[in-house]
Amino acid sequence: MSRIVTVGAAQMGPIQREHSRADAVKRLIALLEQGARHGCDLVVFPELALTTFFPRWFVDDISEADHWYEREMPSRETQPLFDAARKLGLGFSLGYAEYTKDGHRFNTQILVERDGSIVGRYHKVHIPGHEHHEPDRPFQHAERYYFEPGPEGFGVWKAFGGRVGMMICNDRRWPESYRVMGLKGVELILCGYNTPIHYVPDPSQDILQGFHNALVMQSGAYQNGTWVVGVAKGGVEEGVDSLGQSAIIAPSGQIVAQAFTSGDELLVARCDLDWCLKYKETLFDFERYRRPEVYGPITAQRGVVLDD
Ligand code: CDV
Repeated sequence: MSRIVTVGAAQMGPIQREHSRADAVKRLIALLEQGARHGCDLVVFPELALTTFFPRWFVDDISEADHWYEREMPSRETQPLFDAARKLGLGFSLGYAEYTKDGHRFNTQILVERDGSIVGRYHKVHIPGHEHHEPDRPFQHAERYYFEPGPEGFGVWKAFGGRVGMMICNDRRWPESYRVMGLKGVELILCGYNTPIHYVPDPSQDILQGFHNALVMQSGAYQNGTWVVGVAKGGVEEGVDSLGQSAIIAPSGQIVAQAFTSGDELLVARCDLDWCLKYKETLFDFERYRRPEVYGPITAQRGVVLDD
């Protein structure tokens, strides 16, 4: 038996500050059209795929940043993306900044089925960076100022013939993200990211960005017997160089497709969701082998507590 979902990881190159939503949507539609030509069922776009990565600038009055957020989805500007996907008969997953009706600001990713309906909505849980202006940095990473952490945690949705989960960028570095979805039977995790090559708090990590990116996604895939689709917005955006290296990773932990540019590029893989069972029913048979009774500290405490 096999359950194949053909997935397109639609990496984007930079979106500069002066680029409009319409410019971005035009590029997203071009990637969708490529996806359709390759027989994709689902095309995955990066984190904050409609705008530049605006948390690199600080504004004293946050309302000055309101124009970076979407108040409705689809909106007048994003409706053409939904229309194109429905016409082409494929689904998509899209990252964007969301300003909710009750005034919350989230870093959001949605899952849209082939009929254009939004079937899943995820709010980023692990918000990296800083909450205050740090004028000595070469660029800001003020995500903690611009976004609240998602209160709902990690969801898994029945869609595309399987169980699909989402996470966003920094979430991929935390094993808990994968495991919570793993415990809900996830078979396909979609993850958009914007990862500056220069990590300001510790520049010795700069040359390891590509290694760490692959390391965490390959481990998360293998340890939970799931496909992982990591999709970058890469290249030099407003002077900040960001990692490409989008990848589609099998439940074995092997990379089956990887971007070779840092610009707009579609990589495609036929993902057999039944491949997940090889791992979920053997080495990582959770029901048989997990020992939750000794894992208490993972949910009971946040930081390190020394035994002595
Ligand atoms: N957008 C992100 O979440 N970026 C973080 C950087 C700041 C470390 C990441 O984990 O890639």
